[in-house]
Parts: sequence; C-alpha cells; structure tokens
Amino acid sequence: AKFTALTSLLVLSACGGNQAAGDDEQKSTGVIKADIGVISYISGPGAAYGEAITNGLKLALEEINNKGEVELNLVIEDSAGKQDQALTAAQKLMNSENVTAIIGPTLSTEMNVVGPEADLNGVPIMGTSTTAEGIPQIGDYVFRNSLPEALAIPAAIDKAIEKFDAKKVAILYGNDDVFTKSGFDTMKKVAEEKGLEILTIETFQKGQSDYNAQLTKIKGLNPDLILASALYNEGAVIMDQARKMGIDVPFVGGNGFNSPEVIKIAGDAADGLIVATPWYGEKDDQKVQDFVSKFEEKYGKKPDQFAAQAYDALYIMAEALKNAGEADRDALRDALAGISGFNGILGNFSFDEEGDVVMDPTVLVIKDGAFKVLE
Ligand code: 1QQ
Repeated sequence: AKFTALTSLLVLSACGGNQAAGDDEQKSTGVIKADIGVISYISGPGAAYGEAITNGLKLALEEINNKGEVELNLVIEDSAGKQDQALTAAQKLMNSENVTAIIGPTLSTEMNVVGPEADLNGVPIMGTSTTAEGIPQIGDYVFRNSLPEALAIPAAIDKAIEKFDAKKVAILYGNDDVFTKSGFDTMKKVAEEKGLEILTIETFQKGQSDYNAQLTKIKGLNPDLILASALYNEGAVIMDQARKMGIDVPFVGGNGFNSPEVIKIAGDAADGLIVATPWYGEKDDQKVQDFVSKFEEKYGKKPDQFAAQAYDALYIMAEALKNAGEADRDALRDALAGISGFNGILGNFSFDEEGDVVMDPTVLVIKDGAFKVLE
C-alpha cells in the first residue's frame, strides 16, 4: 500500500519472471531453488566483520545444499561499510528476479538505509550482525538474528558491577554511527537504572586515531569501569592507548568489540574487555563443536560471533524457504516471521512479534589474549 511509483516498478520487474521460473523448477525437481543476496562489509577498515560473515554463510551453504532439500545460491556484494554502496548493492539484488531474500548488510548504519528500501520493495532482508535498537521495527520484511545491544549491554554491565563492585563509570562512544550511538543510549540508560555515577561522556568519530584528550580526562576522573561503544578498529586503538596511559580498569563493550580483531590489534591491552554474546566457541555442545572444527578445517581459523550468527542465519533462511514451499518473496517473509524454536549453534532461537531476537547472552572477558567466560 505504501509503494512509491519507482519501487512499484522495481517490484513488478522483480516478480514477473521469478515466480514462473521457480514454479517450473519446483515441479520438475521438487527442490526449492533460490538466490539469496548478501550485502557484506568485505573491504575497508571493518572488513574482518564481513569476512567472518561470508565465511559462515559459505560453510552453511555447502551443508544445506548437500542435504538436497533446498538449493541455494549466494550472490555476494561488498558494501565496504558504506551506506551508499550498501544501497546500490541492495538495489542491484532487489532488481534481480531470482533473488528471493537478502542477508545483511553488516552495519546497522547500512541497514538504516537499506532496510526501508527492501521493505518497500517487499524483499525479505535479515541482518546477521545489526544490533542497534529499532532494526526489525523498520518494517515487516526486516529481520535480524543477531543479539541486540539492548540485550547484550545490560548483561555485560550487570556482570561487571557484580565482579568489580563498580560504582563510577566513564562512557566513550562513536557519535557518527547508528550502532555505536544506539549502544551508547543503552549504556547510559542501564548505568542510570543501576545507580552508577556517570563521571563523563566522551565521543569520537570513525577512523579517529588519537584518543589522548578523551582518555586523559577519563583517567583524571578515576572510574571503576569504562563503557565503550565502538566498532573493533576504533575500540582496539582506544584500549591500546588507554593501557599505555596507565588506565587499567575493565572496559565493557558492545557487539562491535566481540571480534578477535580487537586482540589482534590491541594485543595485551585488550585484556579486561567484557562483552556479552550469544556465541561461545568452547561450549560443550556437539553442534557447536562440529561447526568449530568444520570452520577451522575450511578457513584455517576459529569462527567468531559474526561467523556463527551468519551460519545460523542461512539455516534459518533455508528452514523458512522449506516452510514457504516456494521461492516467493512474500511467502518467505511470512515463513521467516513464523520461525520459532529454531535450534542452531547459538542455541534456541525465535523471533518476537516484531521480528526481533529472543536469546540469552553469555558474558565473556578477554584474559591472557583470549575470550573466556566471566564466571
Ligand atoms: C551493528 C553492529 C556491528 C558491530 C556489526 C559489525 O552490531 O552495526 O549493528
């Protein structure tokens, strides 16, 4: 009902051939075939997020196609972490008649512009790493399977208060990104609710390399904890500079910090970082361990949260396609909305009525250069 002239054209051209071709194929083979578009941050400063995501998707793709119930094909586009490039990629994918749904984009900042377009065009879209407030609420066609900051941050802060008897905090956040701003909003809200004293709120921008001014001020105020809302490249540099200045209190970060890149960039300085995540690779669970060993065999490194979330996402997509019974965008949207009690490597997963995630996080801390459960 709310289609603009331009988007209706897109929808018409996108749906025409697709339905007919899909029906023929299904009749002859019984197997539902679909192209899944992927928009991922695979070049630029945050490329490790997109690399992990596309690796997780490709591993799931092999397994799913081997089972033979559905036959998926990934059409992968790079967004470079940029809104305009993500939107161009989305338009290309939406115009392709064989693309039944889109996975991605990587950043909430990107989803904020891509999600409304996909929704208008009636193309189901599912973020696997978009964690800002309000993403699934963009529209009926917009989903995510990533643990939102609104669930991750309270869990991490609670644990940090309990472990370190924290009373005073400093907050540091990127004020030019949808995800880092949203993470900050949650941090501030939780700090206030928990009766923590907020000593100062400092900001930075993407690509910033010198945090001396912010960290000098924070050091002088002597907080018990630093709450930092950042993507890994800025977050790791902040921790490195903080430790060099003699700031040794724990940091609490959001989803952006939950990447092995933080340890790679910051080294020992990453010790004392607390995050909450739905993914823990050491979990004593056969499904998790099978995934970890297959991933390691294929890519020569352990999977991180972003790989794990993407892997589950393609399984959720495949499950929804089976339930939809055809490679049709509207049927797939309805089937996605109906996914409930899906048992993946991230545990038991359901969407709530707004397409948001229902899941329990685990709190981890970096110690001696590795993520460990914070007991
Ligand atoms: C977001 C995020 C980032 C950490 C994804 C890489 O959670 O942008 O929502």
